[in-house]
Amino acid sequence: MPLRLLVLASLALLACSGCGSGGHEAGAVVRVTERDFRISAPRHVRSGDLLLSVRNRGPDAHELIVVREGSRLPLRRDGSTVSEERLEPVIVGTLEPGQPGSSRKLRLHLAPGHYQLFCNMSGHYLGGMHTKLVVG
Ligand SMILES: [Cu+2]
Repeated sequence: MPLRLLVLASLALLACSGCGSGGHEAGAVVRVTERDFRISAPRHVRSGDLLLSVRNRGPDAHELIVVREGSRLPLRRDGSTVSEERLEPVIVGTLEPGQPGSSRKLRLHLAPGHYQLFCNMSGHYLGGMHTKLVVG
């Protein structure tokens, strides 16, 4: 194979390396693990189409909210949950509570910026269920 064709073929392979088995629209897969009371996720991901694969290792049910906000999140008056009302303009994705052992998917299209993932079940954010994500 001429060198130029070989290079093109390699680029085509690279371009598809982010494709899931489900098809071209899936985007890069980002693995997220939730447990009492922690969220594990990559610190950096590339901007564009992403598919969050969220596993809950329990023992409690956990939800997941993604916000484009780099600084500390505002709390409600109850003092035990984050104010989703105040964050509404920057919420980019949510997953309803998932049972222990479950796995859920969340499709996102993220522009470059600073984001946070957190769980807003009562007390879980304060318990440590939040993590920062830089999209570049
Ligand atoms: Cu939680």
